[in-house]
Parts: sequence; structure tokens; C-alpha cells
Amino acid sequence: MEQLLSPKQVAEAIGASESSLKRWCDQGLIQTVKTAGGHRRIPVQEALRFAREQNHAVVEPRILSMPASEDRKARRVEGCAERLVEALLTDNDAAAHAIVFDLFLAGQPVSLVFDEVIAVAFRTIGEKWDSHEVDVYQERCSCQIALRVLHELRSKLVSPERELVALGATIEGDQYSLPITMSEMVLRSVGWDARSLGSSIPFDSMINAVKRHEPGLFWLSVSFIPDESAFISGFNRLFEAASKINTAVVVGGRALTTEIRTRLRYSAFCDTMRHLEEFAKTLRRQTEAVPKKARKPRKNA
Ligand code: B12
Repeated sequence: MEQLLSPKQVAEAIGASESSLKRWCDQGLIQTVKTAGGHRRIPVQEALRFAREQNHAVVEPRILSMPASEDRKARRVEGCAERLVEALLTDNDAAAHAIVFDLFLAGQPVSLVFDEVIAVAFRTIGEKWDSHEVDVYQERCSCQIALRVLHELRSKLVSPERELVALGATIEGDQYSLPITMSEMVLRSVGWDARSLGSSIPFDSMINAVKRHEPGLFWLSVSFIPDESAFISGFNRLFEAASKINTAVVVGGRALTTEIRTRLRYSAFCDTMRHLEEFAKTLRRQTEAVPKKARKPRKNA
């Protein structure tokens, strides 16, 4: 159930006066809901959105059900990837949460935190695994912690609009769950009702999901390709089915070499989560500007 806070609690959380808080509510800067007794209440996700967008430092994160801060001054991405590696490899769940949520509370876009902190940390862990400095179990454990952080983050984002549906998956044989979950979070952070179908999904099943749900956007995260030619033909079938119902297909991931990309048809290729964010924002604006019936089939980019 949605957690609701009083204006007084939100004021305390961000170190503002209760009267300022009420004024911001009256001005519509903060969306409120009314209790049966007619009192204003603020969903915790809305309080977080306001604090992030208006640059209010959260002085009492616990009121907003956020983990205690690691170090209030450490709100820039610099140095965070190294600290995250240390937290992940020592199985320090609390520190890993705090590093990511401090950046989130400081208003850093989730896409930036993913590209410059979490992905960088995993690159280091991958190198350490390759040179036997890190055991297999530590790599797996690090993934589990990162997934818990991402799921927690999902619950802190304002619920997206229902009509902007996005679906995503990884192909059969691709077990990488972090990039697909990050993509889901990035899309949700910019208003898409994004749902990951999960990893290792056969193309036929993805096509069924696209036909059934008619999403505005389908993202495919490709970190591992077991069979290149099967991938290319499956992917192009997916694109074909998606373009018939005007679904944009976005691809990204470490396994997509230039050679493979040139043989694919897609609406957008993204190297990073920030690229995905920008594309999703643009597509959202275009989708909202054009009445559904008047929309033309999208062209390959
Ligand atoms: C964790 C991990 C695994 C885990 C994943 C668990 C899980 N639940 O996700 C498991 C155990 C499955 C695994 C298995 C393997 N792994 Co592995 N793995 C990693 C590791 C350490 C991290 C990967 C990760 O999730 N990173 C975090 C993500 C978010 O970062 P990213 O992939 O760079 O993604 C960024 C961009 O590419 C982009 N992006 C990615 N996807 C998408 C999608 C969209 C839509 C968009 C917009 C953008 C985007 O945005 C992201 C953020 O910036 C990497 C090291 C590394 N360098 O990444 C090795 C690594 C990728 N693995 C490697 C290997 C060899 C393997 C195995 C083949 C090992 C084996 N012999 O079995 C298998 C293959 C698995 C398979 N069939 O899928 C090698 C690959 C080497 C190579 N040259 O290709 C690496 C590089 C390790 C190394 N240093 O050698 N692995």
C-alpha cells in the first residue's frame, strides 16, 4: 500500500517549515491526496520527487523510508563506483543501498547513477573475477545486492502513467538481469509504465507479448548472444511485428557489435542508460502530442 505522509512530516524530512510545505501544496508544486477526514496527505514517492526536482536536501531520510545516509556530503558520483565495489564485495547491503540512495536523494538522474556508478562498479568486479581476485560467489552476491537496490528504487519512483506502456526482455540464453532492470527503472523515472518481462525469453514469446499489450516502446537488452544468426532473424521478426502496431523497438547491450547492429532493424540503439532516457523522453513527447488514431507507423532509424 502507498505510504502517505502529513505535510508536517515532509517538512521535517527536508528541513523546511510546515507553512512553506502547505504553501507548496496549495501552489500545486506537491500533489496531495485527501484522507476521509479531509486532511492532506503526500505519497512518499511524491515527496521524494519534489525534494529531488527542487533540490531540497533530505535531512531526515528515515521519514521518507530511505536508508540512513552514508555521508551527507558524498552526493556526487565521483568516487562512488569504488565505494560500491567495496560494499558489494564485502556483502555490505546497507552501504550499497546508502551509496545509491544518497545520489538519488541528491537529485542525480537514475540513468547517471546506473552508467557511472553501478555499471562501472560491475566492470571492476568483472575484471577482478577474470583475474581470480574475486570468487564466483562474490560476483553472484554482488548482483543480488544490486538487484535489491534496484527493486527498492522502483518503489520510490512516482507511479507512471498507465497509457505509456513499455515492455522489455533479454533473449533466450542471456541471463543478465541488471541492464534489463536498469532500463525498466530509467523508463519509469521518465513516466513510462515500464515492465520487464524477464530474462531469457524466446522471440516468439516476446512477439506474443507485443501483440497482446501493444506497448509504445519495447526494449531489448543484449548482453550475451548464444547464436548470432538465430538472434538476427528472431530480432528482425520482432521488429516487423512491433512496427505493424507502431511499437518503437530500442536495443542496447554489450553484445551488440557494430557488425551485428548493421544487420538489425530497430527504432533506436542506445549505448547507455542516459541515451535510453533521452530517447524515451522524446518518444513520450511525440506520443502525447499526436492523437492515437492519427499516428503513422514508425520508420527504422
Ligand atoms: C554479473 C556478470 C555475470 C552474471 C550475470 C548475473 C545476472 N543476474 O545478471 C552471470 C553469472 C550470468 C554471468 C555469466 C557469464 N559471463 Co559475465 N559478467 C558479469 C559482469 C561482472 C557484470 C555484468 C553486468 O550486469 N554489468 C552491469 C551492466 C548494467 O553493465 P553493462 O552490461 O556494461 O551495461 C551498460 C551498457 O552496456 C548499457 N546497456 C546494457 N544493456 C542495455 C540495454 C538497453 C536497452 C540500453 C538502452 C542500454 C544498455 O547500459 C548499461 C549501463 O551503462 C561482467 C563484467 C562487465 N564488464 O560488465 C561479466 C562479463 C560480461 N561476463 C563475461 C563472461 C565471459 C561470462 C560467461 C560467458 C562466463 C561463462 N564462462 O559462463 C557467462 C555468460 C552468461 C550468459 N549465458 O548470459 C565476460 C565477457 C567477456 C567478453 N569479452 O565478452 C565479462 C566482461 C567478465 C570479464 N571481465 O571477463 N556474468
